[in-house]
Amino acid sequence: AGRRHVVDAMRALGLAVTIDRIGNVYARREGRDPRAKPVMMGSHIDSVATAGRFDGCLGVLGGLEVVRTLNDARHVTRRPIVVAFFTEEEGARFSTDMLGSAVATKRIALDRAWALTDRAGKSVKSELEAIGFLGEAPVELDPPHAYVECHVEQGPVLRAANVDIGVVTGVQAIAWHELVITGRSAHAGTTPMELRRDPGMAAARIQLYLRAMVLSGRYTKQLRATVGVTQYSPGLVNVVPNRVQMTVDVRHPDDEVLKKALGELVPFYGKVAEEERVEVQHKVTARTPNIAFAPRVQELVLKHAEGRGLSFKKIVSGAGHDAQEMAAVCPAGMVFVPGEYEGISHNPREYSTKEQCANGVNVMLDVVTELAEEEGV
Ligand code: HGY
Ligand code: MN
Ligand code: MN
Repeated sequence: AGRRHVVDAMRALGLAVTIDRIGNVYARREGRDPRAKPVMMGSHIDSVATAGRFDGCLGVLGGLEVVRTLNDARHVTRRPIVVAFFTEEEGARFSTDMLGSAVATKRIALDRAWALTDRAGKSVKSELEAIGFLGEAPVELDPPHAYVECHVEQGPVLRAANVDIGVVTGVQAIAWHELVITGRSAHAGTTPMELRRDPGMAAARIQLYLRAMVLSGRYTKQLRATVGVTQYSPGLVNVVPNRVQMTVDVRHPDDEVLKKALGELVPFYGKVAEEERVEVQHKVTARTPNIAFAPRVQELVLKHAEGRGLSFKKIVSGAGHDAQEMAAVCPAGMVFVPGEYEGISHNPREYSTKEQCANGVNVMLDVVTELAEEEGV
């Protein structure tokens, strides 16, 4: 329903809507030179289950607001303008992040993406079909002239520094693991400890080990580790579990440092398996290096923030974004807006004020209209 709502808004603005085979949606506004490569604004409208209303949506609806403003001003840019939303940016349902934009930029093959399943075993392809968004357009994206994404910071930095705009220099490196730990279920009262093969204890040791790695400072103070999911089965108070499913999310601004941390963590899985006499299977479900955004786009964001008398600060994104996938195929960059309540995100309390959102979208308007006048193919 959210997808259809946005597509209706796109069409109401006179945009030509294309849906590709991974469900990415591209809405095009013609330019004076229809052969010129377009300038694209985009983000995502899918969200984590406990989402707020700004993560992703700001960039898509902000892009539509830019189009509305250009329409009202009867301003036709040289280059066409495209507003896009990508499928499954969050990875919270189908287990890998930036799925649609990674397929569009060929980091993930379409067949592999289609086959990913959610906890109910439903596949991406079958779900796209079920909601009527298994489009026909080829997924391989013709690289646009440039890509700009407006997004909430999702953290405390900009608000604490009291600045209006984040000039995003890049995105930190991310690694996600899915662990399945299997042992032997037993009676919680009658089974002596030395006879147990308890995957729950193994999971707990892994979680504490992650914390020890972070607190050790061996990987600088910027290493971040999160266990977001632990599922015990059978999940009964007086039954030693036989199976634990858990996720690990580890991030660092420098991929070389993240690699070293993973180089310590993965062997620990094996050590715990041996000592707790359980089996630990681990799958890498997401893995992206840190990336830098195009200096040219960063400069435009900075210039237009200044031009509007807005304060700004350079910032590395702690969250992953579709823009990091687009950076592989074209000059890409992001405009961050601050968030209230310490920038809480992936939480219903996520909130940015109208002024904060307007500042970000206005800067994106200026950056996009300048890029859309640039000469060349
Ligand atoms: O997980 C992330 O960083 C993003 O919200 N997908
Ligand atoms: Mn997002
Ligand atoms: Mn998110």
